[in-house]
Amino acid sequence: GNSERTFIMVKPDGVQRGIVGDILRRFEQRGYKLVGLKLLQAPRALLESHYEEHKGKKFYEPLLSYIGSGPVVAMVWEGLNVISVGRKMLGATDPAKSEPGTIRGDYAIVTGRNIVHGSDSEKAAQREIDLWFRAEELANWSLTVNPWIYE
Ligand code: YYY
Ligand code: MG
Repeated sequence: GNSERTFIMVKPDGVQRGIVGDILRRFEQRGYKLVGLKLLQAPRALLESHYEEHKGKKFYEPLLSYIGSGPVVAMVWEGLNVISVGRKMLGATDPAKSEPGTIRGDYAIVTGRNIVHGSDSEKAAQREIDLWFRAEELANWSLTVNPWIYE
């Protein structure tokens, strides 16, 4: 709850399909504050750590190979309840169950090409932000329209 930060990542399929701008726009337009943003091709060790909870599962190797296959856009967004609201904006893990209007519900068909990642808890968000960004890569700034977004 409250003002918090989440880690959102456009996966290589989202980059290839030209959806980076739309995903940025959705979070910007909602009123969240962008505090970190970069494009990188993730090394295997980073992905092993990022997806450590899934190690040993059937989809683990295909997942690491997919996410490592091209550049991703890593971002950190800040705002009230951004972790849970961000997950809603992404839609369900399986795009077949994602509502239209969500990112996955608008752009994806199968779980193994579901366009975006978003942290699922405060603990995961902190861990993922620390994993993908150095402290100096996160900007300290205030969104001057905040009084028009929050009461
Ligand atoms: O957090 P979220 O990305 O929505 O789902 P997770 O259950 O953490 O799985 C991470 C990632 O793994 C998912 O976005 C796609 C892939 N995956 C898969 O390919 N097949 C599955 N049965 C489950 C997950
Ligand atoms: Mg997850």
